[in-house]
Amino acid sequence: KTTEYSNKTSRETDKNVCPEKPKDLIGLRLGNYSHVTKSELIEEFTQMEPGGHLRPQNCTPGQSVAIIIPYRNRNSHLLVLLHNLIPFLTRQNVDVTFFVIEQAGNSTFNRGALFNVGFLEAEKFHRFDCYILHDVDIIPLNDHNLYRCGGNPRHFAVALNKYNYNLLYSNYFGGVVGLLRSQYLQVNGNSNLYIGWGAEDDDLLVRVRAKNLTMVRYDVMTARYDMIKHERDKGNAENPLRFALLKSAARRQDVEGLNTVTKHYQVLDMKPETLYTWITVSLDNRG
Ligand code: BGN
Repeated sequence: KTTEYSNKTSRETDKNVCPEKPKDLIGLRLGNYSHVTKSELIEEFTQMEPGGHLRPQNCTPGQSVAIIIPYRNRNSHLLVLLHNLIPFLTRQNVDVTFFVIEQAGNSTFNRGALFNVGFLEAEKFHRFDCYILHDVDIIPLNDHNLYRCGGNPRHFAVALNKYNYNLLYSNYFGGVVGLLRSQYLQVNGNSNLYIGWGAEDDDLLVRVRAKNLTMVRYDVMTARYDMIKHERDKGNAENPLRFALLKSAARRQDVEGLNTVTKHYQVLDMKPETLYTWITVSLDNRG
């Protein structure tokens, strides 16, 4: 371990707990999509601590949050996301650490497995209270959309520009979701079997409900996001098996997921940087 994750003792003794409703929120704003480099971000966000740790300066946060971002070959999107997220989360007084989980090589992208890997690798630094699973290309626009976890898993990315800021379908659970550590363990994380595009997010919702949890959402004005336009990714073809897989989601839940991913990945590189902890992994994509 090269980064120290220190805030436990101060949290236990400090009476100055961050308010339930942060004071500096500004509401709905346009996203900032201007081109930016990594060094510009490092220069701008001097509040970042090693490993991509951001925490409130004037109060003691209630939760520690890990944001897990599955990644491959999307550098400009990642930088734009951080350019927007860091000020947004600063205003929200969130204690957050960013983890970028990069799938190595050219094997087909496996978003669900990357979230499981991110969870397990983040746990090696700190037992975060709250895990937010975040796509690299969607930008929250309203800081009343509070990045924290609660008694039920939250679907954050309710209203995307791509769908005229409406909910795509009532069981949509994609883009950005947040679960308490205990909830992620309880549902056995994501399935590792969705190789390529589609339905791994629907599978996660089946898992949530099968454990008698309910998904919660903010309203469409609050939970607004812009998706950065891009071409369909190479290496993430639509998965033709997703319909069949989704049918067996509840049956597979306890035997396949967070508890089985360990056998199927290898960390190739781990770099705690200023803006994030970067973890490159190879996946065997065999479940
Ligand atoms: C849905 C996909 C989701 C995806 C959204 C938004 C499926 C399941 C078919 C049974 N679900 O159609 O995974 O997040 O579109 O793009 O394909």
